[in-house]
Amino acid sequence: MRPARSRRLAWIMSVLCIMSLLPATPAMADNPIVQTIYTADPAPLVHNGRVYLYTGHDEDGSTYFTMRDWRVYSSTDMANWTDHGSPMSLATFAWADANAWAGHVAYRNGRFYWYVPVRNRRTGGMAIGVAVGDSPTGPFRDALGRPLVENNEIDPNVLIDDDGQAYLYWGNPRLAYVRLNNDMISYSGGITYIQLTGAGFGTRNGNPSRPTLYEEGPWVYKRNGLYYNVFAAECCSEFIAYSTAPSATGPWTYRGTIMPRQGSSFTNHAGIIDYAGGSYFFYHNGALPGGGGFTRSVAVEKFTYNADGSIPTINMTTAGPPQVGTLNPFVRQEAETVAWASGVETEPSSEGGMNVGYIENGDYLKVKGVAFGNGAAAFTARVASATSGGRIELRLGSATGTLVGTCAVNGTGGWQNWTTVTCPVSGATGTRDLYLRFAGGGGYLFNVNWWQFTGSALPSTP
Ligand SMILES: [Ca+2]
Ligand SMILES: [Ca+2]
Repeated sequence: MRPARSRRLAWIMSVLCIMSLLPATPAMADNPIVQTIYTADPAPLVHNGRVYLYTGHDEDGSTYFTMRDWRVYSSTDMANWTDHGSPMSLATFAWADANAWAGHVAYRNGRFYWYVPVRNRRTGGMAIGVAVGDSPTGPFRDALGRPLVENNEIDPNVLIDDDGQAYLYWGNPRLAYVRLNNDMISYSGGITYIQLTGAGFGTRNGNPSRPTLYEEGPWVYKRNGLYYNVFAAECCSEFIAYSTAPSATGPWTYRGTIMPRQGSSFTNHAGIIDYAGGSYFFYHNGALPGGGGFTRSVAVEKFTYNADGSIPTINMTTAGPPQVGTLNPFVRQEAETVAWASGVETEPSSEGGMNVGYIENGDYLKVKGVAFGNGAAAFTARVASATSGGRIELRLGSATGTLVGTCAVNGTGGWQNWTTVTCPVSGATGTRDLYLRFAGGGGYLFNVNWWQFTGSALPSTP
């Protein structure tokens, strides 16, 4: 038996699968980034040539910000994202009892520091905790066993300035910072509250307790000598705006809107990186089926700074950014590395990392921009099945596209009893979107941990 869990999202994704067959749905949609769960509050980090995306996790069917763990995804091409599961949850912080909300990860001296707001079970108020890990995908452990800082406000964000001084910013409704020490888990001096003025953060009308547009979610960074503070503005619903300054401590000048109110979530939350020569804006909306203000999804757009360093208006799309390069099918690829997943879920694998599971007839995975080159001769997959299995159809271009191979999967005696299956492949050449379409009888068919193609045995013709 599979462990009991909510089938709601799987049902939703089945509906989405049906919807995807309708001509009105864009065929190339890669936003939102994650389709297997609801995600929120993106915090991207570039490390060693890879983009790590840290998110929150809206529980299925939430009617509040019901969030219990955080998630990690990564990509090298901004189109296919690997699911690294949940290396941190409320249980990481013994002093926290609820509200695993918007965090931020900073890297320093070989370690990853994950700053998060959680509810302090002792005070009942929101506090900022910090966890530390030796890898970008964890595991993470509570660095202090108590809050780092606590003023019943949220949304931590860290900037490490060029002189080595690190700042922790956070706040809703105020905007605060402390100067972190080199250990990144303590600070010197007290909390400084940035004066919120119309010149600095835009003027909000009709709300005397919040006189500026600043609402929450500061994303502070430095680029080409200019300091940026990108924030969620004027709830509700929120838009994304920004201010700039000549130093990490201001003075800030309001620079206007980046992302207008869009996307059927009454909050938004920004994260910005430069990667592989491009600039990327992460945000969230309610784009998945069943999505809304408490069932959000993280998405990303590529953009180009204006010559003066200002940020253009960025609109939400379903296409997402163009792929950076291609995906190599002749090395091991995780099944949980996808541009789009339909009908499936992910779970921790007994072999490490994650696997794709809850696979039923008609479910599929889209892997974008797979460079087959002169051709593939065979396909190998790591699979497990507690039932009688099914088959993996390898299709190009769409889930109903050209069939280039079919791999049979038999029962293995358990959902984590792994074996390797191989089948011949014909007609897979060039760079194509690969669809792993799953087929078989009723119920759950099998799990997939990873896959790999082998190249054609035939030498290319000169
Ligand atoms: Ca399914
Ligand atoms: Ca895997």
